[in-house]
Amino acid sequence: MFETLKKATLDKIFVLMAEYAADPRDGKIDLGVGVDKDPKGVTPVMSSVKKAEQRILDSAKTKTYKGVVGNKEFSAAIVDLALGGVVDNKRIRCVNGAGGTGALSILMNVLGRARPKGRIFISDPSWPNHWPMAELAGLTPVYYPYFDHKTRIVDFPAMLAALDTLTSDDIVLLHGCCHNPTGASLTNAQWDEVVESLKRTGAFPLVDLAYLGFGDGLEADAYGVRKVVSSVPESMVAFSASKNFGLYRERAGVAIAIARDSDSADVVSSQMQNVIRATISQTPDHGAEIVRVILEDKDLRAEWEAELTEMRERMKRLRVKLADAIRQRSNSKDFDFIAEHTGMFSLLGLPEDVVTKLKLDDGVYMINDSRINVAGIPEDRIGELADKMLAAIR
Ligand code: PLP
Ligand code: TYF
Repeated sequence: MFETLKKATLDKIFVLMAEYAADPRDGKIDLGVGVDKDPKGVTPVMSSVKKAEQRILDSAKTKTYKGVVGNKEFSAAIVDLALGGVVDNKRIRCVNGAGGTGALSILMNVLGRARPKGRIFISDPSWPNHWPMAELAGLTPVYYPYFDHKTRIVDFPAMLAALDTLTSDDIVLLHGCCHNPTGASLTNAQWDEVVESLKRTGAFPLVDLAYLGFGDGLEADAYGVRKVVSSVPESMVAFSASKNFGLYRERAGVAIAIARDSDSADVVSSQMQNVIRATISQTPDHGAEIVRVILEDKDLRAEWEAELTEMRERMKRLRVKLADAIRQRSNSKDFDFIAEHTGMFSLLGLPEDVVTKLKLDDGVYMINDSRINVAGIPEDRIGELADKMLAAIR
């Protein structure tokens, strides 16, 4: 049987994570996989999460099946958080997904049924999982221009021109905020223009919302997704609670479909449930229940928001400090963009041989396209990191 199989390529981000773990050097620096880190390099469990877990432990009476749609109260809380009431709930249906990836997978599979082999437009570049996930769902991925490698901001004229060529049979995948891998995100005015383009062409938006609260705050980061779902008749949103609740391995996410009306929403819901039933039958609930407990409790919610704010402000501070350190040492503004980008990541624009040199010679790990995870920057070693980066470039 297996002789017909070829070895598949592994996810480069997780390959790098394993390489980093196997590196015996003391001073190694991990700017690879996108996870938050404390000064010791540990990805902590948030205090609000610990408290919610304790409550669940004390009060849970059963672990019986919850049903195919999963934890409805969790979904409702996420819809409130992300969409803020801009769409009538009668048009919205949700199922839980196993993380944001699980949510995306359900949504893409439903879209693959609605438009077999249909084109799904993905930003160039994008999170490396988008493309293979679209293929697996029977869609045809196509890139749209996104990043200007010279200015390190969004090449918005090129993006808009490409979106304007789409048709009502096409799907466009948009990063809701905090673009991965570039760190270059749309301004509110640009979101407005993207929405006008969607209205002109009728293309269907699928919004990937994996970093809500990591850019400028929960409300500010929701501008784009709210604008989209409130402006077009049909859309989808994949929400991940992995980063903003620090729940990575628990796999908490929500697949949200917004339809023209309640009857159409019921049809989409039945399809989402059908995909779940044929793949994992029921989604994991522990992470979902943690988020529900936090969002439904005033005090825990306030504590979580404070922790999220701390994470966000730390990332912003690290951005400014690294940009400052490089500017002072190089006397150039070439890396000032690091402080302007939003979210967890910045694409530095270093050639691959420089990235390899940094890894092999200096133990500084970043993704081979030169994406860094800002949250991985060790705050007390920023000068050293800037020195190593500049030495490797020279
Ligand atoms: N989408 C983007 C852009 C991501 O970066 C990630 C990774 O965190 C996800 C979706 C899904 O993450 P998870 O499946 O871990 O919730
Ligand atoms: O981009 C990252 O680093 C995170 C983590 O298949 C991740 O989004 C990376 C790859 C992947 C799933 C999650």
